[in-house]
Amino acid sequence: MKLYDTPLAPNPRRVRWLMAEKGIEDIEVVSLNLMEGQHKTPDYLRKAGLANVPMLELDDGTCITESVAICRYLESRYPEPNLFGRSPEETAVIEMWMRRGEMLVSLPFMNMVRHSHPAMAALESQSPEMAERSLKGGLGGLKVLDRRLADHEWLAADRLTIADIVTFSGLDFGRMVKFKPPEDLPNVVRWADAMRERPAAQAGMPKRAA
Ligand SMILES: N[C@@H](CCC(=O)N[C@@H](CS)C(=O)NCC(=O)O)C(=O)O
Repeated sequence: MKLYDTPLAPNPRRVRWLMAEKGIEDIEVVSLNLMEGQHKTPDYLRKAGLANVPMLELDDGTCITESVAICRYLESRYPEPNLFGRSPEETAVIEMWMRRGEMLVSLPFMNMVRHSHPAMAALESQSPEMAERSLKGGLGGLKVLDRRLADHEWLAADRLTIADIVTFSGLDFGRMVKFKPPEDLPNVVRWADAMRERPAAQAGMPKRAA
């Protein structure tokens, strides 16, 4: 199997994070330079259908895009530790918080960075108004999260799940424009610190200088 990704980007980071939590080391990682358009070559587009990373290419030639679809596939191949739920009830609640986290937090913060970071101008037709609206929306989403995290250590279950990974990967992309979760949302701050402290948080990030 081959995973096509790029360092720093939040969607591929979800897959790299899940791989690190599960100790998956037998997938070749092919790093593409988006700024050089390596995800827009005819060969890549033919396989992926869209100029996006991540993409997982299986040994039989099947190509899977969409970070959560890739994560779900890897969960069935490498079931432990469980990140998608062990019972119908748990699976549904994890799905619920994953979708809320994606729509209310992850997407707004990713859009905020895409529309405001100078380097992203290579990939996005930027609009300051869109950046501002995304930040406002994302902050509203963080309030929802803060209420949930007031009496839950993790978003969806009594352990880290894909809901935490999907939500945090978008939120943490905000660091590109120096965004930090506001101190008046103490439960989000505590949860974000716990996420950042996990060894898997380094997966998909540029290597630190020794
Ligand atoms: N919904 C997709 C989104 C994938 C996506 O937008 N990937 C970004 C990197 S985080 C990308 O490839 N951007 C390329 C571009 O904007 O040209 C997923 O979850 O995988």
